[in-house]
Amino acid sequence: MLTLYSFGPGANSLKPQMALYERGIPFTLRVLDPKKFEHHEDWFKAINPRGQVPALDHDGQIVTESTVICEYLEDAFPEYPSLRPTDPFLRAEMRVWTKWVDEYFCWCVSTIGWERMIGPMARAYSDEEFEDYVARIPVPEQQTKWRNARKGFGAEVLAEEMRKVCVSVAKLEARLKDHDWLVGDQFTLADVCNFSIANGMQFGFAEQVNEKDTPGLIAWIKRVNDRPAVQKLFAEVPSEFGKRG
Ligand SMILES: N[C@@H](CCC(=O)N[C@@H](CS)C(=O)NCC(=O)O)C(=O)O
Repeated sequence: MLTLYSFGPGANSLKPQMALYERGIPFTLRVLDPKKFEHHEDWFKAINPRGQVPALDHDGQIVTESTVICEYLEDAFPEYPSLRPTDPFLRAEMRVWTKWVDEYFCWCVSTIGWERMIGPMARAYSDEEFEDYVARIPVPEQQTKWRNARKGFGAEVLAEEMRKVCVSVAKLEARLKDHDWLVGDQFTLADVCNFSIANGMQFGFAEQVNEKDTPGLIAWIKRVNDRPAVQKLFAEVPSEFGKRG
């Protein structure tokens, strides 16, 4: 039995969903509602004590961390088409890209996203309601992030995160301006993990990601969105934000 706990088709939640759809592995999807703080309820914290999605339940064994889940699926289901290059050097390059997403790219995009989306949502609660929700968050750093989002991250932090967004966009464009995929000539987990963060930036970060300044990145976002498995995923997985690509 394979169950994926996730939010909608975006960010870290999207990575394993895409890997499962692309590879055609049957699974059950359990979508949690972040607005109801379902991921901080006791039943979910019994699955992932960090109270974060995605989390994969494979016959009772729980795997967390979006990129680790994608790699686990490769190891646990080798009979399905692979999203990892067989060549050791290309596989290492793929992992450099996925590591970069987890350590750099996802954080700057996330902080700006939290400022824009989580901030207003957090301010809609009374102080009492908000502190009640925060008390249920198991990771202290996440409690701090929620509090910072509620009061606003501040101009200095936001400027630094936006600088990192620009560095990230330039890095992706440098590769994609003359390549179809991030590693070799094959769609890999490098594309899955980067796309999961980059998709939608043509709307949310239109000043940085647009036809004129980043034609390679724009074409790649479209190329990934046009893949049949990705089309199927966006058609089937409910999203409060609609189709983003
Ligand atoms: N490093 C983790 C990060 C997971 C993560 O940040 N998940 C977000 C959704 S994309 C989440 O659960 N956020 C809710 C919260 O932290 O309160 C991974 O890659 O899976």
